Amino acid sequence: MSIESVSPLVVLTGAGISAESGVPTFRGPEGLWRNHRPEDLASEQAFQTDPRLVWQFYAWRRSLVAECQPNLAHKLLADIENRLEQFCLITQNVDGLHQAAGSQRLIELHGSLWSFRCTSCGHRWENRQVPLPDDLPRCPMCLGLARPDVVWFDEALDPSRVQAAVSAAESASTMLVVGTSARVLPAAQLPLLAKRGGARLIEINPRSTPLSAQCDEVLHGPATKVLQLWVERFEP
Ligand code: BV8
Ligand code: ZN
Repeated sequence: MSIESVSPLVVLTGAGISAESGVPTFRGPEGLWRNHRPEDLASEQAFQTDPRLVWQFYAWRRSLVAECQPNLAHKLLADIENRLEQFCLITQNVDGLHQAAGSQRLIELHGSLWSFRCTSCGHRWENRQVPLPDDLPRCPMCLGLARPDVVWFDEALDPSRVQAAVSAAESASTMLVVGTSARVLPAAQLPLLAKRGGARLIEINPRSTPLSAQCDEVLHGPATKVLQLWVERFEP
């Protein structure tokens, strides 16, 4: 079978695809930091209350992710992208491992650990410094307080990214949903939009999720192993 048979292919990934690279998932047992749950720190409220603590949390995640490499699953998605005209990778992850694996047609729905944004003038810039110095990062344009350029809970997602993700999902013939607990909205609605548009839904996850019942195929197992088997269905 030709891989063109699944085109346009859209892939939605979550923290699970980076698990085998050593990046803790959000809701797995290893997801805690100094006994804080990420949900308690990934918020505007937490940042207002204690920007230093929130920056320590993000600095810790950056240092951890900087030691991690893209795994086979990230690389297979980058390969598939090169074989298809119509392909889009939508990720909820902020770790940057898809880009590191070579993915280009990528939508980072929730932003990136490697991008900062000024809370005063809105200026955005990339920062790859690891470790981050202790003092609070400042804007190079206005010296305003910088924040991680990620989407916190109860914050709106970037409308242009949402629009791009929605149109990709609606025109998909196949959507792979890899390594997400399918709990966070609005990302978790994308597979349902794809299905409504006639797409075949395939879930890759060691465990069932609230999305599993809606999927045409549920492939239980780690992303590296299952994606490799899925790609082998197609002629090279
Ligand atoms: C918004 C960036 C509105 C930050 C993140 C009540 C009910 C329903 C919804 C809500 C509610 N109350 C509030 C909401 C909305 C809320 C939401 O969905 N909350 C959930 C938790 C209930 N959503 C929001 O707040 C969003 N904004 O709605 O704004 C609005 C509109 C206009 C104006 C103002 C406001 C913003 C959501 C974005 C939050 N930011 N991250 C940061 O990272 O620091 S979300 C965070 O969760 C990460 O991005 C993560 O990617 C994402 C989703 O989690 P998963 O990726 O699925 O990871 P998880 O750990 O959950 O699961 C891992 C999976 O991998 C598991 O299934 C596991 O089995 C699997 N796995 C493990 N190992 C492997 C594997 N799979 C494959 N291979 C393996 N080896
Ligand atoms: Zn500024």
